[in-house]
Amino acid sequence: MGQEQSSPVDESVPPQTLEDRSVESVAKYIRDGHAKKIVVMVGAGVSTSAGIPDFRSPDTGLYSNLARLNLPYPQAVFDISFFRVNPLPFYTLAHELYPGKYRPTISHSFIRLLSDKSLLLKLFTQNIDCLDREAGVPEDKIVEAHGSFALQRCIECKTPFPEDLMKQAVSKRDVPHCLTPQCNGLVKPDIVFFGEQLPENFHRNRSLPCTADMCIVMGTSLTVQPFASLPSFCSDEVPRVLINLERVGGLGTRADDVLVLGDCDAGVRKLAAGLGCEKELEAPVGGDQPRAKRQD
Ligand code: CNA
Repeated sequence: MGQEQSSPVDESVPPQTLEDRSVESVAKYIRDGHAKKIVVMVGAGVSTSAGIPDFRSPDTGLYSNLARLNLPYPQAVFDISFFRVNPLPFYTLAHELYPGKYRPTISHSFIRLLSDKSLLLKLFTQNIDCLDREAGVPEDKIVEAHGSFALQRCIECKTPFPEDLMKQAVSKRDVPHCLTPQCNGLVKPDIVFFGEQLPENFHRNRSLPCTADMCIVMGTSLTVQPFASLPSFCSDEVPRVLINLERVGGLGTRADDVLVLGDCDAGVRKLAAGLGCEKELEAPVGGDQPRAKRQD
């Protein structure tokens, strides 16, 4: 396993595995059957074109737009100690982010396509929006490293809370409480807050990238640990492709790292074109509903 350096690989150093460090070469490598166990690692950037802001982009990111919630600091909205005292800001945000309001993006469809073609080893996502599930990525292929809105429970006695009541509460911006007699604890979706353990599913799968034959990282600043370390678990000779607005996390330091800097939907469209599956990529998700459009 290679030591990450901070400066990009010297362009005059030839790649070991790929023909060159281009999207076309990555597509050819897949077409030739060399990549059959692809790990995909994503963050908020794959959902921004759906209308869900990321955290850290200046001006448009969630953290720079949380002032209206009167938080002591932006991250407090996902802080378990703060939630115990004041859960309202989180439920205000949950009202905006709750699954069902947004449609999957082209980037989500690309991941589903990899799965349909039996090329997806695992999707590691930091997102809580469930758009990968909605795009049709099978549940057993997804590791929601920071949890999601899919389930919810009492933060005290851990009793699961019914989904229909959760939906009602979120739509009315109410704070739901545990139904267990004598408990009445606060209910929270199974999203990992600061100060909470990552899900067991993450720990069970975190060494899987060691066995991958390709890694695609998209739409993440790779700043949150331990998720941020996942790409470094891939073997040195394994191509790692970064499709992101900016260079992040030491990607670009190995001989077979490929940087596709720009919008991730545009990046996966290029890759799909190289794979000859552009039409499949653009196929509607879940019937004829428009893609990536907010359903108010
Ligand atoms: P982040 O730290 O906000 O970084 C996002 C990254 O994506 C940045 O590097 C951006 O430059 C890049 N980016 C933004 N838009 C695009 C685009 N269209 N194309 C390509 N790149 C783009 O978000 P991370 O996911 O890295 O941080 C981890 C946090 C964010 C997790 O704990 C998540 O729960 C949390 N989050 C999730 C969602 C969601 O579920 N959709 C939304 C906001 C935050």
